[in-house]
Amino acid sequence: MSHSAIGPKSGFSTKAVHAGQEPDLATGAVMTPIYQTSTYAQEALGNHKGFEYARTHNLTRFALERNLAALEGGKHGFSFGSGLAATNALMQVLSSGDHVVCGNNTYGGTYRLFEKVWKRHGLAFTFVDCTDPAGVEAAFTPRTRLVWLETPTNPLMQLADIRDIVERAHKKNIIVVVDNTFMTPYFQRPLEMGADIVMHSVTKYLNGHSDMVGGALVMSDDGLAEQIRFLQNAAGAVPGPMDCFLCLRGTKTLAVRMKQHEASARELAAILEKHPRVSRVFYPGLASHPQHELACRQASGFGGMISFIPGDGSLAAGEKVFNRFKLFTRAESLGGVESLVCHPASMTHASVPRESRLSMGFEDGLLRLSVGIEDLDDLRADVEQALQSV
Ligand code: P1T
Repeated sequence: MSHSAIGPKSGFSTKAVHAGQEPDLATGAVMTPIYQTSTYAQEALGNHKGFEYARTHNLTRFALERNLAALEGGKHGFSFGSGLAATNALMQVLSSGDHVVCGNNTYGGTYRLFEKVWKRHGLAFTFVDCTDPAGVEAAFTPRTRLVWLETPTNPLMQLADIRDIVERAHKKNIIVVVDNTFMTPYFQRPLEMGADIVMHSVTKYLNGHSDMVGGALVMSDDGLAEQIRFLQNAAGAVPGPMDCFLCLRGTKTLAVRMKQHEASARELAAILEKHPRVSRVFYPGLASHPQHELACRQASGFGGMISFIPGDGSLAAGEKVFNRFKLFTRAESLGGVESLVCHPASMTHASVPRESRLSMGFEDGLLRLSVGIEDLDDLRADVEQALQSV
């Protein structure tokens, strides 16, 4: 298999398995080697093979970056030591005085990075309800440089209309970034809808096995790519080669995993919705989701993440159900083959003020499920028995 057999017209799974990778030139190794080295020997002064130092050049990382770019339909991919490191590198493109419009429900760590770090360095942020494109536009100021969308949002599963917001932002030369962690390029490809940059926590579905932490940015614009290439090297938040290898191994099975995550999530969401001990379910695949029609229009599936409110929504009700799960592991993170249950208010979103959470319907007892690929009967039984506690 050589690079030339894989192109933009290849199918998603074919790209996932092969794009960016070819048998090792030295040995023919089919799997991309882990180039576990920090530096490269030089023949003589100024005479080297194009590889000088591993912060700048690493072939395992390059293979992952080409693979992720191909999956998102972008020209350039860059990987980082975590999702937040990728977001942080992107913020470094901006200058003091610039303004960012961001969804009011994003991963808590993204909110914390913006609010507690970048604000101190002179960036201004307006947090808005991104389900309303006109409201996003109304927040634009003459200094707005970037719109940050997470869709669906973590953990409320709200959607932003990517095409509509891109159209409004591009009229004012504002960059649109989409955190595509929950959907993955298997279900949603923001660059094809006009977004400028896709961001990922590759820790999640792209790796898929909960055994590394990483991040990525993908884009097609050469000018933006040059800035990110410079910052990736100049600020240095690169991932190690072993982690790149693990993620590359993960993306090969992305399509088959996502199909299974989604098939089981759809079943569980339907069960939760009918359950007398559940007061609300957040899953874009349910016809009752307020943006179900948009979900069908801009993505080819609904993913494997479900949030729900057990009982009366109180912390006590959430805690009881959370503590009763047996097969779902109580843990932060998501997107691995194993099912996880999370209590966002005290775990992933602890840095979001309570009033701001409550104003969005993000109640104290809300629980979030990352539906894994175990047998559905076992997952169903675990959800049923955990709910007996309220
Ligand atoms: O954890 P890290 O790889 O740095 O990625 C941060 C991040 C960015 N965007 C989204 C949508 C995310 O969900 C995350 C990380 N989220 C969790 C750890 C979590 O349990 O929600």
